[in-house]
Amino acid sequence: MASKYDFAAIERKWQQRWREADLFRTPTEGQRPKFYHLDMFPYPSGELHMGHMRNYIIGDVVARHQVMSGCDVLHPMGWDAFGLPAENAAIERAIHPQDWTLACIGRMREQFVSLGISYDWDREVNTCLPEYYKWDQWFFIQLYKRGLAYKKESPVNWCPSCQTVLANEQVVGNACERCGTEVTKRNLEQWFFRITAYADRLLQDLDLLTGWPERVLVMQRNWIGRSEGVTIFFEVEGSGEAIETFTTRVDTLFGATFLALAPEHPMTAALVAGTPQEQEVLAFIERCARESEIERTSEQAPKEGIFLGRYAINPVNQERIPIWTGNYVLMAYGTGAIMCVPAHDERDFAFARQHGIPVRVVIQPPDCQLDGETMAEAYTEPGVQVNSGQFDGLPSDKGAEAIHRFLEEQGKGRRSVSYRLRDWCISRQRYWGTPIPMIYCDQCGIVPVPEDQLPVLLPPVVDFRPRGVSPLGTAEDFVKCSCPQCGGPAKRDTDTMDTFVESSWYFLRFASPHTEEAPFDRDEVAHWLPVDQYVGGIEHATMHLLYARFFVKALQDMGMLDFTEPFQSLFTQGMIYKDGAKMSKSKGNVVSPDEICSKFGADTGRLFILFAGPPEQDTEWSDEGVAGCFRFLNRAYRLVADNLEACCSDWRETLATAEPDRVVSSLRQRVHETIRRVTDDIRKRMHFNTAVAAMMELMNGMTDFAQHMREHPAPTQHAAFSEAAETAILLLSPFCPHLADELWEMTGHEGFTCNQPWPEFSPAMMAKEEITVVVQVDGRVRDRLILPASADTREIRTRALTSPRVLPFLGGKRPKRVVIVGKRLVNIVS
Ligand code: ANZ
Ligand code: ZN
Repeated sequence: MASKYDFAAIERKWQQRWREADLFRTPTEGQRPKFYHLDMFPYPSGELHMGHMRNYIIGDVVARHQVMSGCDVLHPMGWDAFGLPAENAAIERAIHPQDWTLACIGRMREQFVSLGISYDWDREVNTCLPEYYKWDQWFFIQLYKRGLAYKKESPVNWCPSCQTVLANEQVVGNACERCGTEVTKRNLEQWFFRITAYADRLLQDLDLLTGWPERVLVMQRNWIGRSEGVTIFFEVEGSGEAIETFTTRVDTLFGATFLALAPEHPMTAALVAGTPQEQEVLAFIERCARESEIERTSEQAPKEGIFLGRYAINPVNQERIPIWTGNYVLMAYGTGAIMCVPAHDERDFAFARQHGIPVRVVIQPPDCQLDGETMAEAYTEPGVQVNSGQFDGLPSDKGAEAIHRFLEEQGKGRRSVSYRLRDWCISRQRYWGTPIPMIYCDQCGIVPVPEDQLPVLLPPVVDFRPRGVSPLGTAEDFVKCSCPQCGGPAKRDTDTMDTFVESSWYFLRFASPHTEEAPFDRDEVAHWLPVDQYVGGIEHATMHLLYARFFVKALQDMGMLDFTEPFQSLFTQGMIYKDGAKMSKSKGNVVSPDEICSKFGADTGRLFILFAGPPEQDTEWSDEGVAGCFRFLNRAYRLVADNLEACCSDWRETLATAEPDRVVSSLRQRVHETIRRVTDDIRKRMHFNTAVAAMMELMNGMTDFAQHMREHPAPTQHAAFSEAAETAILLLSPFCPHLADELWEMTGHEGFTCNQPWPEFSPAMMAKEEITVVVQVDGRVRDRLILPASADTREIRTRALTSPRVLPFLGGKRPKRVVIVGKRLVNIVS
């Protein structure tokens, strides 16, 4: 046996043994409780980076811990292999995206293996293979049959550089999320998934997601953006027609001094047809259509518009109100037309001042008198109704109710709900994606490809550079086909699907990845789903996590699933920074997982990532931190190697009958406290950093004990040390599995640590007495720690510095000073 911690040899050896034993194969007997742990699968970019590493190591700890805790664990991995990144990378290197993608996958799979991550590779899923995307197409057709997939011409976000349509979610501050180019608008025939049909359920069921971070719930809520209001009908003077407007402030109806139609609103052009303004208005419509919604609605954007020369009648008082068109009115929200109340809405106010429209106050604040002529900004808070006829004097909430009732009675309004959420545009004019399984026939119109003819294979087109039309259009053999209905000549759809379609159901495929006759085996899905724990990046808070929820609900309605929510618990890990900045190639501050593995070993890398800070927070990379973790593992190795005789002694019987002395009791207490802390930290909080701290403290205690044991050798001493070592090795197993298995073998055990039961603490063994330690940061109390009376200053210090209540006040920096007063108070100077 080596006397030194030879991590390279150890990691090679155990990775091979695990492979030979097929250790990570998912158990299928189903006798133990199931646990489905899922990490968000990566784009096969070719390199695992630190963000991946954190994600997947966190996942591995949870999965391994669950195995040891007695669960049948499903812990799969796959590849989100279609999409722009692969296509762009392939274009840059002038190779086929498929070759590029498969090569990347090969490299990344090796990286996963060398990190010791416990994936069941037999269940690997690769979305760019026909056996997978066939089912994208099948789902598409099912959605189509139920009216949940439809085609319409619509203005879409267009990136002139990527030459493709972008989903709203892929537009960040009016720029393309990928390349930063300014996004423009284009009218195209596009396929949409009717996610809006599920808006209410997507919103309501958020309440079921008790295991989700609050901020993700908030982001989803805002994204869906449900608004309750009233639709009011304004008759157009001299025509039988009415304009429908959506408002959340019906209480302000008497203050409406103009109406505004979205430029794209069908009535805009209609109202000016044949009038002198017509040309000007048409030009305005054109111009607005080219601008994005974000530009048009931004607060700074000039409020442009044109008076259409017509009037509408206010249903509460028959007042004539001028009708305008305004750039800040969006066609896609509410009804595409609004009543404008400059005194109480900021955008209406800006518009009115710019165009000389009167401002009429109808809601008076409690503390002052507003004057429409002089006010400098809109008053948007509640107040008391004024200038509102019979409703004067009512508080505005009561006023809203009364005016709403009045409108209902007159048949001029009804309660209505609007959502920010839009239908999901899934057509992409790019090559590397799932072909849309639709056929266009002059006789029969749109005809789905018959299900027994799926998959529609992605043709190996040679020239897939983007040029604004789908590259598939250049593959004549692909485009030309015969109509499945009439047999006549027909054409295929040449667009491909948004890659978010693939990731909307991959978690179902993992339950039965080899099923050929269906997208998934229902029994297997019923057994494994929902996912018990999902781990991934916060960047997926809206798109992926909303789409996947939508898919599950739609499939539930098709009778294919019997659950409503795919992910029971969600954990979003923070980012890892270096030198205060996000790691990126351009900044040259990238640390690659490979580099750490070859210098210090995977176990050190894993330990550092887990120890570096609370996993949901952003953390700074630290070379010293890595070196510290490496030293810790070296010391752990030597502590066992130097005390092998003790470690190999069978402690259970000895300790059951022995009369322990004080030193032995105190070590045993510490062992059991450590079990409790590590278990709680993993299970309840996912605070791996404090779990690692607890293990480090245990090792310190064992080091002192070993010294004592050498001076007073006795069977009880050996037994106590052996218990501590065995426990420590098992606790270490999910974190540093290679070293744990090596030490396990060195101490005379057989098999693998991850097949051992997770250590249980005995409450009887724990310190009876507890102390309360107050933690102050810069003189203010931030936490009260409950610690065992046996805690020493080192332990008190680490617990204080790693407390989740204290950490936010340290700003990620090392504190200037830490003073421990007795065992009562920790004073931190930040
Ligand atoms: C009159 C009014 C008076 C309004 C007032 C606000 C304040 P949320 O809460 O986001 O749903 N609105 C409605 N449809 C619109 C569209 N297509 N484009 C631009 N603006 C639109 O906002 C609802 C409010 O946004 C509506 O209530 C409407 O202006 C405006 F003192 O109506 B309000
Ligand atoms: Zn036909």
